[in-house]
Amino acid sequence: MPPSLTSFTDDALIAFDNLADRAASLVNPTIRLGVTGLSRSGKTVFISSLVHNLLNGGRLPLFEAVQSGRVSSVQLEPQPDDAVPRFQYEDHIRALVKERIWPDSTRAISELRITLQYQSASGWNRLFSPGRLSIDIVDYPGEWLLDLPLLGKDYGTFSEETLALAQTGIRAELSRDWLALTEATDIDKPADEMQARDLSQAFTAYLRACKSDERSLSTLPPGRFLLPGDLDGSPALTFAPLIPPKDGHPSRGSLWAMMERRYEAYKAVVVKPFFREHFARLDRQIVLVDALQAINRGPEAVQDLERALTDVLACFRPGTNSLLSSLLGRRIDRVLVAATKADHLHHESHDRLEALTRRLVDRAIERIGMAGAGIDVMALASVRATREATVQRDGHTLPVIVGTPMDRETIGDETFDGLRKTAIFPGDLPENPKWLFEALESNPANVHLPDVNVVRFRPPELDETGGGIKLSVPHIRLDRAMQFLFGDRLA
Ligand SMILES: Nc1nc2c(ncn2[C@@H]2O[C@H](COP(=O)(O)OP(=O)(O)OP(=O)(O)O)[C@@H](O)[C@H]2O)c(=O)[nH]1
Ligand SMILES: [Mg+2]
Repeated sequence: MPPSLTSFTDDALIAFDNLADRAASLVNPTIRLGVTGLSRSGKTVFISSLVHNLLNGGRLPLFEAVQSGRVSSVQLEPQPDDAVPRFQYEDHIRALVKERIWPDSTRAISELRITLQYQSASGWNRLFSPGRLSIDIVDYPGEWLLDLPLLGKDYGTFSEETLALAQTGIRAELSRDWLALTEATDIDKPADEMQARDLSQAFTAYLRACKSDERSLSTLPPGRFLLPGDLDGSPALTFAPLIPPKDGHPSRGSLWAMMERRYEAYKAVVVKPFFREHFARLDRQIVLVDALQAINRGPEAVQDLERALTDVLACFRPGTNSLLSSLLGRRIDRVLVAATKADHLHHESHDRLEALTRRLVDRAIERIGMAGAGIDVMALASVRATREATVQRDGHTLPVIVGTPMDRETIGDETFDGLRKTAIFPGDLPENPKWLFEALESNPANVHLPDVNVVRFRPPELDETGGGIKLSVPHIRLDRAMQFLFGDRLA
């Protein structure tokens, strides 16, 4: 992002917040961890399981500080930001563990502080009092992140790009009504509230159709059009792209001018505050992606995911907030892109899922010309809802996964009731994702993506200790993610 994204006042405010953060951090060392991903990517489940495993002494062999016994206590504490909703950990974990249902969708930002007391690994530091690290976990929708590039775009550019994209692939079909309306609109005519509303509603319907379409996974800015919250119906959310004028600038009272003003208002009241109050204060970031879902939905969904990932990673490009970093000495220095729900696959495919995601990320990094330092990629399951087994068929031993499909899930013509367990073939991912991407590039319509499991399982039943105490939530590679995200701060 070019420095012009922020004004001098923004920078001053951010600098001020950061100074305050840093002053607080001197007394109580703190790390701000952003957890993001598009809706349903698994943010709530990730945070719930991470916290549950830390609080309940989960099996975390790859998280060194816990593995070596240096963490002496873990507890939840009141978060520092009074204006941000708390992440309702207790409710989510009750759903997951007691009721064995997935937590409800959360649609906005929330925050939780967890504090670890630990012994430093180095003898020198051990001389001082035991270490203490607070992790402020911030859960926010990936859709908000996709809005950040708008800060660098004027209304004309935004309109042009949005209209161009709406005419490609599946989108052409979904945008037909809205585009027809846009084409019939005279941008020079005097501004009219009802016309603005009609255009905005047609535009929102198109955005919604993209998002819910079976074949694609698209999420397009402006992110708040689909998650309006308390801004619903406000002028800042009642605009739409228009076909830019060929020459000259439409007059002041025109429809174009009105829409342009509202677009700027959206940036001012929605995007900038998020950037300033939340994004600019993060130290570390995990981006969750549901790569399996994209693969299941087809080639256009994979390309779409790649586009979204490119836009997301561009927000973290080192040097992008270079003005910021030089001013404030603060920048997100580690980003983890994690493909979630790996428990839908047999463990042989976990590395393949990782390789495939890495390929997506590498291409994104290449496209935005960003060095790979500080970025890692993993495949994980925050909650492992399945276990592995094998079955014999026609003299062959085949890997299967076993779990309890959710109520009313179907496989073939069989419908499940949420109680009965079943074994399914999880499907295979290609060993080398290269061919997949080459094919996607040359002829996306003809690419046949591998069939992978799409059955949704209930959360697992937790094992108990001899004393009847429930153990922590089972996971896949969650400990590796912890090590990358904050292990170094417990050295
Ligand atoms: N099997 C399995 N399913 C998961 C896992 N994580 C998430 N899911 C599934 O994905 C769904 C969405 O997870 P959430 O954590 O609610 O996703 P989110 O990103 O918080 O979604 P929003 O709040 O709507 O943005 C859940 O309801 C589960 O069905 C996982 O580790 N394993
Ligand atoms: Mg959520």
